[in-house]
Amino acid sequence: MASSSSLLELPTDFRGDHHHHQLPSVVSVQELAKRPLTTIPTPFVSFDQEIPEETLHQPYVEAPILDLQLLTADHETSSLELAKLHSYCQEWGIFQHILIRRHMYVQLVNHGVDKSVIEKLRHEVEGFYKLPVEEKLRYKEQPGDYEGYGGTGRLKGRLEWGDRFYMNTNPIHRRKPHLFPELPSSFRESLEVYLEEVQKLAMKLMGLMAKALQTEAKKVEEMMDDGMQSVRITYYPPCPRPELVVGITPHSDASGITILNQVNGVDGLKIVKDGAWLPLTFLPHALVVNVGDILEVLSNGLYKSVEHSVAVNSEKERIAVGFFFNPRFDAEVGPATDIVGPENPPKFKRKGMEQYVKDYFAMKMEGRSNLEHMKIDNDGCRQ
Ligand SMILES: O=C(O)CCC(=O)C(=O)O
Repeated sequence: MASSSSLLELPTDFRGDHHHHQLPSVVSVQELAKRPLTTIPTPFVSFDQEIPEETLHQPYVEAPILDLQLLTADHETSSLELAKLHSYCQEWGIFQHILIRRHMYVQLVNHGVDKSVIEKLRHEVEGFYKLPVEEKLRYKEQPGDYEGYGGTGRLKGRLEWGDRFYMNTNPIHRRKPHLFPELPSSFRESLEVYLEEVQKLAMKLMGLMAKALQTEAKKVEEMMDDGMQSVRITYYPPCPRPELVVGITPHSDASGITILNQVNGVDGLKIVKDGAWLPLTFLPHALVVNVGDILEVLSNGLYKSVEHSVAVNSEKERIAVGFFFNPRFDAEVGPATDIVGPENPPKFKRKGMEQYVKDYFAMKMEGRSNLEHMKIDNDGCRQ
């Protein structure tokens, strides 16, 4: 039987010391975790302790809930719910909305994100991760690329306890031919249906957020129309020493908004709220929405792009699908021009979306560093 280290591809100069940023790439954490591990391989061990250990034992708090049926109800009710949306985006940067009652969705997305769409996706994603590793490696992330299966190449310090599959899914002509089009057909079809539904949902939410921000919704919708869409499907295997590893490095999403689907209902997401880590729990079948960096920039800092991370556990695997909703590549990322003015001077730079994406992927994923680079005061750069 191969040793656990054979599942790591060590660069020739890897010294196993945590200050050394040349990390091995992992072939599959899922395969590694199937072994009876007596110790956690060094590259996974988090020495930084950026998430204090005591938060591992903190009780999970229910994420705020937003009722989308109320948001689209009569004027008085929807105004109240819109005020809630506005305050969640400022104070939490995250909320969940429920899709337990199907009719709620019909109102939201015309032909409805059906529970069966979510269930089918779960079935397919679970099926994908059950495939032999050789099958999954057909989609392996290539050196210098950030799309594909595997890959923790953009990190410093240590590896994450999870396998992931990241893909750009829109515009369609930007889909990598060896990824989405080559997925097993039932997986591809169910993902396509799911993406169509969450895309509509995200557009609806973005319009409501624009309304709450008192910026022209039409302009925001135009900016997001046929925009960059991507998806990350992550499998976090159980870990015998969960306190030593992180499922995903603390980061904020570069997106406009992210819609997260905790596919198999296992909790693990933690967010930074009021300067402290807070583990969150979600209702079954809820979709979780979080504010990304682009929305924080668009709102000129009023909405908070939430820093988050994932804790793994020793018993259950966790599977999550993150959907990233972004502007079109020819749009400009920057504070909404009708929000800023002498009373509210711009806090962020403006950048074409194409450049924004390029710059983001050239960086190491870490905390809110992407947003820091967009800040005007950070390097004295003014528009
Ligand atoms: O697994 C999760 O819940 C979050 C994943 C995440 O943060 C990401 O894919 O960017």
